[in-house]
Amino acid sequence: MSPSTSRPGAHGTLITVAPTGAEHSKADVPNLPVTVEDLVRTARDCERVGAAMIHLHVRDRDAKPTLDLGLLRETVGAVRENSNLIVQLSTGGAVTDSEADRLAVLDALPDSASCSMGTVNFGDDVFLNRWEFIVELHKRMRERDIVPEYEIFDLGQLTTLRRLLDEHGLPSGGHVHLDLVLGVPGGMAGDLETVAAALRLVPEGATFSATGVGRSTLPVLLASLSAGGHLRVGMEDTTTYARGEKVKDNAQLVARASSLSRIAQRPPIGPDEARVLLGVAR
Ligand code: KMH
Ligand code: ZN
Repeated sequence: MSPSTSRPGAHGTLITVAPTGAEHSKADVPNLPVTVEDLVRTARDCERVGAAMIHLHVRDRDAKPTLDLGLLRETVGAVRENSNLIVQLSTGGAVTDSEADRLAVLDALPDSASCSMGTVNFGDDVFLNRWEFIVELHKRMRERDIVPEYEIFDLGQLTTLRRLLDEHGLPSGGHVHLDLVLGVPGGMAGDLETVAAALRLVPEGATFSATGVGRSTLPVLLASLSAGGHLRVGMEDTTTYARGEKVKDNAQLVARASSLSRIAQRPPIGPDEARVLLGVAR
């Protein structure tokens, strides 16, 4: 795979922040951003220190994960109004969400949405992504001009991505961007060897980011930077900053990713450059 060096932005680093996720409880992680106001503040703070895209899950009044369409629309609007970040909604939701609710997320018309490429054991649960469901997500995103980020939890899911593109064509914007999610208990391991193995299977011309869950955060971040990849960081994936030290907030993780990107001579790109890189029209 050549990390599409001809595309604008390819010499810098796209940093995506995933601030919340669906797995951590507010009781366990009191500084987790869960309200619309929290997410707006997080978006602003993270943009200031180098994020270009935000990957959003929303929570209800009790801070429980929800796919409520009204709340999703409100959140997309509020983050757009208060930041220039590319707004990406999760269609992964929580492991308990139905396919119908996950498809309906697209009606909130984000700039981008995640599209998971297969079923994976997810701790004690199963994150179910049937082939027909993946195809439906891919098609509906194209109909709505939403740019997908293909989420890859295991190596075989890169084969599924190739099949999807071969059988159903390129996504909206014409560019393929994927995110390697390593270190999920049940998914691919969060280490250098696995990042390298995944890179051999990334479609030609695609860009990729990588995120390591939990203690694999730093090894995966450094491996991705060294391979010309982009980065996703945030409290969805890790709530520990260093051994024995909790994450202060999402901006702390973005700031660290920005510093390491600069050291690697691939400084963070801004949201406008990232839009060109990913083919986001809005
Ligand atoms: N919460 C996980 C079950 C995504 O956002 O698209 C799925 C997930 C992936 O987080
Ligand atoms: Zn997510």
